[in-house]
Amino acid sequence: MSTERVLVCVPTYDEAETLPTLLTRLRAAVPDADVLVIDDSSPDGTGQVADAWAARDAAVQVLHRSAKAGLGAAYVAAFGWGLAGGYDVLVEMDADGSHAPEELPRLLRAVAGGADLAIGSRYVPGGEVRDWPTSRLLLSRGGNAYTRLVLGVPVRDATAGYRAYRSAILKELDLAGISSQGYCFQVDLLWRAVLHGARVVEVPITFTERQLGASKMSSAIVTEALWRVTVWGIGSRLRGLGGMGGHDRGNPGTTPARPLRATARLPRNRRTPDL
Ligand SMILES: Nc1nc2c(ncn2[C@@H]2O[C@H](COP(=O)(O)OP(=O)(O)O)[C@@H](O)[C@H]2O)c(=O)[nH]1
Ligand SMILES: [Mg+2]
Repeated sequence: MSTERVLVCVPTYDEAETLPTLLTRLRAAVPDADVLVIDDSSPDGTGQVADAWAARDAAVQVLHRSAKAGLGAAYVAAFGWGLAGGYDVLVEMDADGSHAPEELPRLLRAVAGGADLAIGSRYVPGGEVRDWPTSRLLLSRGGNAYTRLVLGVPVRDATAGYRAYRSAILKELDLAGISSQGYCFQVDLLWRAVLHGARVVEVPITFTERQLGASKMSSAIVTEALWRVTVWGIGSRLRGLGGMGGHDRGNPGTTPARPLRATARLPRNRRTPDL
Protein backbone atom coordinates (compact mmCIF):
# COMPACT_ATOMS: atom_id res chain seq x y z
CA MET A 1 0.00 0.00 0.00
CA SER A 2 1.23 3.51 -0.68
CA THR A 3 2.57 5.85 1.96
CA GLU A 4 0.56 8.78 0.67
CA ARG A 5 -1.61 10.59 3.15
CA VAL A 6 -5.28 10.24 2.31
CA LEU A 7 -8.14 12.29 3.74
CA VAL A 8 -11.68 11.05 3.18
CA CYS A 9 -14.12 13.99 3.32
CA VAL A 10 -17.65 13.03 4.36
CA PRO A 11 -20.25 15.83 4.28
CA THR A 12 -23.23 15.27 6.53
CA TYR A 13 -26.63 16.77 7.02
CA ASP A 14 -29.00 14.74 9.18
CA GLU A 15 -27.02 11.52 8.89
CA ALA A 16 -26.97 10.47 12.57
CA GLU A 17 -28.45 7.10 11.61
CA THR A 18 -26.07 6.37 8.75
CA LEU A 19 -22.76 7.85 9.90
CA PRO A 20 -21.67 5.22 12.48
CA THR A 21 -22.04 2.38 9.99
CA LEU A 22 -20.21 4.35 7.33
CA LEU A 23 -17.33 5.15 9.68
CA THR A 24 -17.08 1.54 10.83
CA ARG A 25 -16.86 0.31 7.24
CA LEU A 26 -14.52 3.10 6.19
CA ARG A 27 -12.02 2.59 8.99
CA ALA A 28 -11.97 -1.14 8.23
CA ALA A 29 -11.62 -0.70 4.46
CA VAL A 30 -8.89 1.98 4.51
CA PRO A 31 -7.36 1.95 8.01
CA ASP A 32 -4.49 4.24 7.01
CA ALA A 33 -6.74 7.03 5.74
CA ASP A 34 -7.88 9.92 7.90
CA VAL A 35 -11.50 11.03 7.85
CA LEU A 36 -13.01 14.49 8.02
CA VAL A 37 -16.74 14.77 8.70
CA ILE A 38 -18.14 18.13 7.59
CA ASP A 39 -21.39 18.73 9.40
CA ASP A 40 -23.65 21.71 8.79
CA SER A 41 -25.18 21.81 12.30
CA SER A 42 -27.53 18.94 11.54
CA PRO A 43 -30.69 19.20 13.64
CA ASP A 44 -30.62 15.45 14.27
CA GLY A 45 -27.33 15.63 16.18
CA THR A 46 -25.02 14.17 13.53
CA GLY A 47 -22.33 16.61 14.67
CA GLN A 48 -22.42 15.15 18.19
CA VAL A 49 -22.32 11.59 16.83
CA ALA A 50 -19.23 12.56 14.83
CA ASP A 51 -17.65 14.27 17.85
CA ALA A 52 -18.18 11.17 20.00
CA TRP A 53 -16.46 9.06 17.35
CA ALA A 54 -13.60 11.53 16.98
CA ALA A 55 -13.05 11.51 20.75
CA ARG A 56 -12.05 7.85 20.64
CA ASP A 57 -10.50 7.66 17.16
CA ALA A 58 -7.68 10.07 16.31
CA ALA A 59 -8.04 9.34 12.59
CA VAL A 60 -11.49 10.95 12.54
CA GLN A 61 -11.98 14.70 12.84
CA VAL A 62 -15.00 16.94 12.54
CA LEU A 63 -15.49 20.28 10.85
CA HIS A 64 -18.57 21.99 12.26
CA ARG A 65 -20.25 24.59 10.13
CA SER A 66 -22.88 26.96 11.40
CA ALA A 67 -25.70 26.36 8.93
CA LYS A 68 -26.72 24.23 5.98
CA ALA A 69 -24.87 25.77 3.07
CA GLY A 70 -24.91 22.97 0.51
CA LEU A 71 -22.60 20.22 -0.59
CA GLY A 72 -20.34 22.52 -2.60
CA ALA A 73 -19.52 24.82 0.28
CA ALA A 74 -18.93 21.84 2.58
CA TYR A 75 -16.41 20.32 0.16
CA VAL A 76 -14.65 23.63 -0.51
CA ALA A 77 -14.15 24.00 3.25
CA ALA A 78 -13.02 20.38 3.58
CA PHE A 79 -10.54 20.64 0.72
CA GLY A 80 -9.07 23.83 2.20
CA TRP A 81 -8.66 21.96 5.49
CA GLY A 82 -7.08 18.96 3.80
CA LEU A 83 -4.71 20.94 1.61
CA ALA A 84 -3.57 23.00 4.60
CA GLY A 85 -2.99 19.73 6.43
CA GLY A 86 -0.65 18.46 3.72
CA TYR A 87 -2.71 15.48 2.53
CA ASP A 88 -1.69 13.99 -0.82
CA VAL A 89 -5.10 12.67 -1.84
CA LEU A 90 -8.54 14.02 -0.97
CA VAL A 91 -11.58 11.78 -1.28
CA GLU A 92 -15.27 12.71 -1.58
CA MET A 93 -17.74 10.21 -0.15
CA ASP A 94 -21.40 10.39 0.90
CA ALA A 95 -22.30 9.48 4.46
CA ASP A 96 -25.31 7.35 3.62
CA GLY A 97 -23.59 4.15 2.48
CA SER A 98 -24.30 4.70 -1.21
CA HIS A 99 -20.56 4.79 -1.83
CA ALA A 100 -19.09 1.53 -0.58
CA PRO A 101 -15.89 2.16 1.40
CA GLU A 102 -14.75 -1.29 0.31
CA GLU A 103 -14.40 0.10 -3.23
CA LEU A 104 -12.20 3.01 -2.17
CA PRO A 105 -8.89 1.12 -2.52
CA ARG A 106 -9.56 0.81 -6.25
CA LEU A 107 -10.04 4.58 -6.57
CA LEU A 108 -6.87 5.16 -4.58
CA ARG A 109 -4.96 2.75 -6.78
CA ALA A 110 -6.08 4.70 -9.85
CA VAL A 111 -4.66 7.89 -8.32
CA ALA A 112 -1.48 6.09 -7.28
CA GLY A 113 -1.26 4.86 -10.86
CA GLY A 114 -1.17 8.39 -12.27
CA ALA A 115 -4.73 9.73 -12.32
CA ASP A 116 -5.27 13.27 -11.03
CA LEU A 117 -8.91 12.43 -10.46
CA ALA A 118 -10.47 8.99 -10.07
CA ILE A 119 -14.26 8.99 -10.37
CA GLY A 120 -16.30 6.16 -8.91
CA SER A 121 -18.52 5.76 -11.93
CA ARG A 122 -21.95 4.21 -12.19
CA TYR A 123 -22.14 4.52 -15.94
CA VAL A 124 -19.06 2.80 -17.32
CA PRO A 125 -19.10 -0.94 -18.03
CA GLY A 126 -19.06 -2.75 -14.70
CA GLY A 127 -20.66 0.19 -12.90
CA GLU A 128 -24.11 -0.19 -11.40
CA VAL A 129 -26.93 1.57 -9.55
CA ARG A 130 -28.97 -0.41 -7.04
CA ASP A 131 -32.38 0.39 -5.59
CA TRP A 132 -32.98 3.73 -7.26
CA PRO A 133 -36.48 4.49 -8.46
CA THR A 134 -36.69 4.91 -12.24
CA SER A 135 -37.40 8.63 -11.83
CA ARG A 136 -34.13 9.20 -9.97
CA LEU A 137 -32.15 7.12 -12.44
CA LEU A 138 -33.64 9.07 -15.34
CA LEU A 139 -32.75 12.35 -13.63
CA SER A 140 -29.16 11.23 -13.16
CA ARG A 141 -28.78 9.79 -16.66
CA GLY A 142 -30.46 12.86 -18.16
CA GLY A 143 -28.23 15.22 -16.19
CA ASN A 144 -25.15 13.38 -17.40
CA ALA A 145 -26.33 13.35 -21.01
CA TYR A 146 -27.01 17.09 -20.85
CA THR A 147 -23.63 17.78 -19.28
CA ARG A 148 -21.82 15.83 -21.99
CA LEU A 149 -23.81 17.57 -24.70
CA VAL A 150 -23.37 21.11 -23.40
CA LEU A 151 -19.87 21.00 -21.95
CA GLY A 152 -18.35 18.13 -23.88
CA VAL A 153 -16.87 16.74 -20.71
CA PRO A 154 -15.52 13.35 -21.77
CA VAL A 155 -16.81 11.47 -18.74
CA ARG A 156 -19.76 9.08 -18.42
CA ASP A 157 -20.58 9.96 -14.80
CA ALA A 158 -19.91 13.68 -14.45
CA THR A 159 -22.25 14.08 -11.47
CA ALA A 160 -20.72 11.27 -9.42
CA GLY A 161 -19.98 12.12 -5.82
CA TYR A 162 -17.48 9.35 -5.11
CA ARG A 163 -14.07 10.65 -6.12
CA ALA A 164 -10.40 10.74 -5.25
CA TYR A 165 -8.42 13.84 -6.18
CA ARG A 166 -4.70 14.26 -6.15
CA SER A 167 -4.07 17.36 -4.03
CA ALA A 168 -1.77 18.90 -6.64
CA ILE A 169 -4.63 19.24 -9.13
CA LEU A 170 -6.99 20.70 -6.53
CA LYS A 171 -4.45 23.40 -5.76
CA GLU A 172 -4.68 24.53 -9.38
CA LEU A 173 -8.44 24.84 -9.48
CA ASP A 174 -9.27 28.11 -7.66
CA LEU A 175 -11.48 26.43 -5.08
CA ALA A 176 -12.29 29.77 -3.47
CA GLY A 177 -13.87 30.88 -6.74
CA ILE A 178 -16.43 28.07 -6.75
CA SER A 179 -19.96 29.25 -6.13
CA SER A 180 -21.82 26.06 -7.00
CA GLN A 181 -23.79 25.15 -3.91
CA GLY A 182 -25.54 21.89 -4.60
CA TYR A 183 -24.60 18.75 -6.46
CA CYS A 184 -23.53 20.66 -9.57
CA PHE A 185 -20.40 21.30 -7.55
CA GLN A 186 -19.31 17.92 -8.88
CA VAL A 187 -19.69 19.01 -12.50
CA ASP A 188 -18.05 22.35 -11.72
CA LEU A 189 -14.96 20.75 -10.22
CA LEU A 190 -14.73 18.09 -12.90
CA TRP A 191 -14.88 20.66 -15.64
CA ARG A 192 -12.24 22.82 -13.99
CA ALA A 193 -10.04 19.74 -13.68
CA VAL A 194 -10.54 18.75 -17.32
CA LEU A 195 -9.77 22.28 -18.49
CA HIS A 196 -6.54 22.11 -16.55
CA GLY A 197 -5.53 18.96 -18.37
CA ALA A 198 -6.19 16.64 -15.45
CA ARG A 199 -5.93 12.94 -16.12
CA VAL A 200 -9.38 11.62 -15.24
CA VAL A 201 -10.05 7.93 -14.76
CA GLU A 202 -13.49 6.40 -14.27
CA VAL A 203 -13.47 3.40 -11.98
CA PRO A 204 -16.68 1.33 -12.06
CA ILE A 205 -18.54 1.21 -8.76
CA THR A 206 -21.80 -0.13 -7.42
CA PHE A 207 -23.91 2.71 -6.06
CA THR A 208 -26.55 1.54 -3.60
CA GLU A 209 -29.41 3.78 -2.53
CA ARG A 210 -29.46 4.59 1.17
CA GLN A 211 -31.38 2.29 3.52
CA LEU A 212 -31.77 4.88 6.30
CA GLY A 213 -32.34 8.62 6.48
CA ALA A 214 -33.53 10.87 3.68
CA SER A 215 -32.03 12.26 0.49
CA LYS A 216 -31.33 15.99 0.39
CA MET A 217 -31.90 16.15 -3.34
CA SER A 218 -34.36 18.92 -4.20
CA SER A 219 -35.78 20.76 -7.17
CA ALA A 220 -33.62 23.76 -6.21
CA ILE A 221 -30.51 21.60 -6.58
CA VAL A 222 -31.63 20.35 -10.00
CA THR A 223 -32.47 23.87 -11.13
CA GLU A 224 -29.11 25.22 -10.01
CA ALA A 225 -27.29 22.46 -11.91
CA LEU A 226 -29.30 23.09 -15.06
CA TRP A 227 -28.73 26.80 -15.21
CA ARG A 228 -25.11 26.70 -14.23
CA VAL A 229 -24.20 24.02 -16.78
CA THR A 230 -26.12 25.96 -19.44
CA VAL A 231 -24.34 29.23 -18.55
CA TRP A 232 -20.93 27.53 -18.65
CA GLY A 233 -21.74 26.00 -22.02
CA ILE A 234 -22.93 29.32 -23.46
CA GLY A 235 -19.85 31.04 -22.03
CA SER A 236 -17.54 28.62 -23.75
CA ARG A 237 -19.43 29.06 -27.01
CA LEU A 238 -19.22 32.85 -26.84
CA ARG A 239 -15.50 32.58 -26.30
CA GLY A 240 -15.32 30.36 -29.37
CA LEU A 241 -13.34 27.90 -27.42
CA GLY A 242 -14.43 24.62 -28.87
CA GLY A 243 -18.20 24.90 -28.67
CA MET A 244 -20.80 22.70 -27.11
CA GLY A 245 -20.47 19.01 -27.63
CA GLY A 246 -16.72 19.18 -28.05
CA HIS A 247 -13.92 19.59 -25.56
CA ASP A 248 -14.50 23.05 -24.20
CA ARG A 249 -12.04 25.47 -22.74
CA GLY A 250 -14.33 28.15 -21.46
CA ASN A 251 -14.95 27.61 -17.77
CA PRO A 252 -15.22 31.01 -16.10
CA GLY A 253 -12.05 32.03 -14.39
CA THR A 254 -9.95 29.14 -15.60
CA THR A 255 -7.36 28.82 -18.28
CA PRO A 256 -6.17 25.44 -19.45
CA ALA A 257 -2.74 24.87 -18.04
CA ARG A 258 -2.13 21.73 -20.06
CA PRO A 259 -3.71 20.22 -23.14
CA LEU A 260 -6.82 18.15 -22.57
CA ARG A 261 -6.19 14.49 -22.04
CA ALA A 262 -8.43 11.60 -22.78
CA THR A 263 -9.97 9.80 -19.86
CA ALA A 264 -9.33 6.17 -19.18
CA ARG A 265 -11.44 3.48 -17.59
CA LEU A 266 -10.29 0.76 -15.32
CA PRO A 267 -11.86 -2.64 -15.92
CA ARG A 268 -13.82 -4.04 -13.04
CA ASN A 269 -11.51 -7.05 -12.93
CA ARG A 270 -8.85 -4.77 -11.49
CA ARG A 271 -10.67 -5.47 -8.22
CA THR A 272 -8.33 -7.20 -5.81
CA PRO A 273 -9.09 -10.21 -3.62
CA ASP A 274 -9.28 -8.15 -0.42
CA LEU A 275 -12.38 -6.42 -1.77
N1 LIG B 1 -22.47 19.31 5.09
C1 LIG B 1 -23.47 19.12 4.21
N2 LIG B 1 -23.71 17.89 3.71
C2 LIG B 1 -24.73 17.74 2.83
C3 LIG B 1 -25.55 18.82 2.41
N3 LIG B 1 -26.46 18.34 1.53
C4 LIG B 1 -26.22 17.02 1.41
N4 LIG B 1 -25.19 16.65 2.19
C5 LIG B 1 -24.57 15.32 2.32
O1 LIG B 1 -24.16 14.94 1.04
C6 LIG B 1 -24.29 13.53 0.86
C7 LIG B 1 -25.18 13.23 -0.34
O2 LIG B 1 -26.48 13.67 -0.05
P1 LIG B 1 -27.78 12.72 -0.21
O3 LIG B 1 -28.86 13.33 0.57
O4 LIG B 1 -27.45 11.31 0.12
O5 LIG B 1 -28.08 12.89 -1.73
P2 LIG B 1 -28.44 11.81 -2.83
O6 LIG B 1 -27.60 10.60 -2.58
O7 LIG B 1 -28.11 12.49 -4.11
O8 LIG B 1 -29.89 11.55 -2.69
C8 LIG B 1 -24.84 13.00 2.19
O9 LIG B 1 -23.77 12.57 2.99
C9 LIG B 1 -25.53 14.22 2.77
O10 LIG B 1 -25.64 14.18 4.18
C10 LIG B 1 -25.27 20.11 2.97
O11 LIG B 1 -25.93 21.11 2.68
N5 LIG B 1 -24.23 20.21 3.86
MG1 LIG C 1 -27.46 9.59 -1.00
